[in-house]
Amino acid sequence: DRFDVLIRGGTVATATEVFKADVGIKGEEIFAIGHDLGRGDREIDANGMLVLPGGVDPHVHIEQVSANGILNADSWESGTTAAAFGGTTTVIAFAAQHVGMSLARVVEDYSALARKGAIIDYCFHMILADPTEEALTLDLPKLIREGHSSIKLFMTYDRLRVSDESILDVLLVAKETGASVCFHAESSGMISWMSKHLLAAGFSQPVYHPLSHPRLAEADAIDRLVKLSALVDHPIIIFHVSTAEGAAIIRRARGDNLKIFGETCPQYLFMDAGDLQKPGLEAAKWMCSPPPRTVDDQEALWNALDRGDLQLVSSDHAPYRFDTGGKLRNGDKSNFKEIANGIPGIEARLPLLFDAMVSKGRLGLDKFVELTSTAPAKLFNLHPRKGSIAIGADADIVVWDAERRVTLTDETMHDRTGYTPYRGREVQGWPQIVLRRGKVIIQDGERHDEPGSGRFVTRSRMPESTGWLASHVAQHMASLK
Ligand code: DUC
Ligand code: ZN
Ligand code: ZN
Ligand code: ZN
Repeated sequence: DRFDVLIRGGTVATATEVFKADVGIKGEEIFAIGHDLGRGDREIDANGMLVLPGGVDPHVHIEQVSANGILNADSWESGTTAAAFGGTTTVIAFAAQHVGMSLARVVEDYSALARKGAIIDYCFHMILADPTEEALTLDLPKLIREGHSSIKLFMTYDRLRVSDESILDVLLVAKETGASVCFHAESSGMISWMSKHLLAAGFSQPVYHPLSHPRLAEADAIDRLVKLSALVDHPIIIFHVSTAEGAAIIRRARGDNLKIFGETCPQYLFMDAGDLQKPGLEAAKWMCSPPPRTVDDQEALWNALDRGDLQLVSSDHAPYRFDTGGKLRNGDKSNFKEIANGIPGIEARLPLLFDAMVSKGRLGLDKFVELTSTAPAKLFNLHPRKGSIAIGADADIVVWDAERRVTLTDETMHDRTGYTPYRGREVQGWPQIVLRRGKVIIQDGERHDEPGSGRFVTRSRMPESTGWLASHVAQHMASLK
């Protein structure tokens, strides 16, 4: 056989197996996996290297306008370039509605930006901040059926949060159209109440930010979501779980056969609240929400990943520059409430996780592939096209050097934030060559494709499910004596 690209001599890893094999690519897809496959028009020597499915990062903010009107630091070109340099070949970003905007228009506008700038494949979660009758009955079902099959809802932030009743409304639409719903799970009242008291007492620096997002607020919100999900009988995904209690609530719910899924992020596995002890506003570079917690929480989250209580480790890349257009929008006297929440991480995610999981031996290579690629692809209906090295899958592949040591610095990152909260950390293991749908897009530290070469991926949906109310009523009547 003659291939367009043949990757020779590497060690292929999937979420279930690790084996030596060559990988033959025709066009954009993986055509053969095995030995003595023939020749390739282009051959890549992967001797001594790992051959991994490209990372799937299902939670990134790119070229997004926050509800406070701050445009984040990355364009689709810079954000997806950074992703690719870090071994990620598919992202799910946000099409973020603000109050008063048409959801359909929002999706159109964000799609246009991605179409122009992306160098890797992408799709969107729709952030619904204004669940009007029109959005719920017209826009949302239509957009979901067009392939935008996931939604993110917020329980906190004044301009974004929706009521319990609206959460139920959205869960029902999602159930009836086969979409998934993701949540920012923190209870708003506790956060504003703590913030009010901290600021009034003069505790206004970023180091107090973690205190303003009490861990109880996360536990309370997750607990409530479990119940809202159970009432509608529709699965939910809890984003960025930061606490041991949060993970424990999800574990219990799953034990009760409820369909609750959970994500954590590198910032909760590798950072703690002590990282915000920096002079002046420097600590703003470590500020995200939920905030990093404690070393004990890190351990609990690793254990939750190990046991499968949590299934995802996304970057939650939310890049704000350290200047008046970003974190310091309210000047260099800003209190923690005035500083945008979010940190960059789209490029460092795979290297940080590989170093911890494979190089340092925690959880291993198959679990690394599962968490960084296969599980997000499956949970968000991108599998089998994305998320595995398998015949017929898109040839999104990373040739990974498991030995190479790199020290992360502000300068080594390709996004436009200008800093990384992981600076100074040395990691072992680094992506050497990255292919997106059969094309080499990263090699020798250079990017080899143009903005706009990334493509929108349509996703399948869960089965549509109707008759919800009738079945509740029938169950109730049958239970009556
Ligand atoms: N929530 C996110 O999901 N990302 C960035 C900031 C935030 O609060
Ligand atoms: Zn969030
Ligand atoms: Zn986020
Ligand atoms: Zn598979």
